[in-house]
Amino acid sequence: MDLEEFRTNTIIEPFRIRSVEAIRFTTMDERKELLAEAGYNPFLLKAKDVLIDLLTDSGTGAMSSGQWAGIISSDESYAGSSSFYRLENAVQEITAFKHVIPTHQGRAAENILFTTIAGKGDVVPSNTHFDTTRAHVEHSGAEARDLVIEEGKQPRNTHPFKGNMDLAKLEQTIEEVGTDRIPVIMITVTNNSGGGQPVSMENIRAVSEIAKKHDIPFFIDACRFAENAWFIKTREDGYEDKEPIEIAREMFSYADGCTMSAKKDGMSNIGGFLAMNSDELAEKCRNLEILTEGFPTYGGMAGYDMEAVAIGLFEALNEDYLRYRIRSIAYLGDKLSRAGVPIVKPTGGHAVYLDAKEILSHVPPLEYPAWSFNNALYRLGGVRGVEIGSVMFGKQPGGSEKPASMELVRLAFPRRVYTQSHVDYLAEVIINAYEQREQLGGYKIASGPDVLRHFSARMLPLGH
Ligand code: P71
Repeated sequence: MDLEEFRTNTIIEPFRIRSVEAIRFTTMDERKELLAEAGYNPFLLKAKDVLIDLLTDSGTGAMSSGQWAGIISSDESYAGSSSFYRLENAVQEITAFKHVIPTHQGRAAENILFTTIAGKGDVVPSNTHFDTTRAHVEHSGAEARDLVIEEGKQPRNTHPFKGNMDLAKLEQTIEEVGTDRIPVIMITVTNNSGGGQPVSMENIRAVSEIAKKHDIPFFIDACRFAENAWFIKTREDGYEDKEPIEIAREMFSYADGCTMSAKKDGMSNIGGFLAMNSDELAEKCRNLEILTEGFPTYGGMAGYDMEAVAIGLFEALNEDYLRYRIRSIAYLGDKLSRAGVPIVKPTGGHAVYLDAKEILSHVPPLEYPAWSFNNALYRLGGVRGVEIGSVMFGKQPGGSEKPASMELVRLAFPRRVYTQSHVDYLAEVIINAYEQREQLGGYKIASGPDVLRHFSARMLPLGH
């Protein structure tokens, strides 16, 4: 094999590591106790007690030397900071949206958008709303409706674009609800609640056409836009020779605006933005932004945060990075599949999702099987994932409980943080937990809030 062939067939981490952070080993007895002290809720564990932390890929990545260099030369002016203009330019180069409104993270952009445009009696359709998006839609009084294609709810279905919106259901929803009660149509790329699955360009284009026909604004929840662009490049006809940035531009060209958490494909530890073409909406959003986030040329971020995001957005679109990123997720997925562990297939862009409904088929959904399996991973190997199931999505606005469509344990990979041997270790822990699955029981919620309860609920293993 010559070097060129080796280069295209082999995927290695496309960076070297210049600064390291120690991780700490604990014993299983210690972890049992730590978990009980945390109310059996991994969100309440201390990070120092976690060996491999896959709770989220949000804000947990390693920044590059290029980003750190940008940080040093930031402009911390309150109004008109050069760092803001660098961010605005970067966002416009990728999205071409006319107005860029910085926010401290994604949910702040959601809060501003939905407070401004949605209200009681409205319906906001999406492929699938993620937790904070759903919560903000509901907080505004509107209903959040998930219209992902059926294949997107079947863990073993290998459709290449399981994040696609069901177009017939979207048309039906518009017919049933009426255009004046739909303030915006959203599409989340990639579809985080449904396995990190991508949305095809064809689907984005079709949703955009439906939105235009009915004169409804169309916004993209763009957190993982670069990963979605990579899936389009590698799975959709006609895009194989296009650069990720060209694909991203085309995705955004079909939308009227976007919300963005720069903690994901902004490759930064904090940050976000709201962007749009409408002058009228932008003015309303900026007015609310001043009330809640800060002046529109920093919006809750320091100048150095804006620098990190401006640089990170382009790093996320780098082909070597994206090839490594998607492959490193698939690498864990392949290992688990070979060992017979049921996962959501194909593997997603930022995470492997374990199918706990299948793994713990003896635990009913409202005894939270994914919560149980996630806790087993911590107890056995110091690994922290997150439940995406009926604890996160089961509570209905009226107060009743309804099982979520899937019971998943999401193992989200922070960007540029863990190496292949960490992943090999992870596979061992997961396979070990899988082998002990019959001994694992369910949980109940001991106490917690009604909204976004997974972040802070205290849980109890059943039988306690
Ligand atoms: C993720 C998160 C954040 C999170 C959620 C649950 C547990 C731990 C961490 C945030 C998203 C997202 C999408 C599609 C908007 C937000 C909000 N995701 N849309 O996946 O995935 O962004 O966190 O910056 O406010 O772990 P924000």
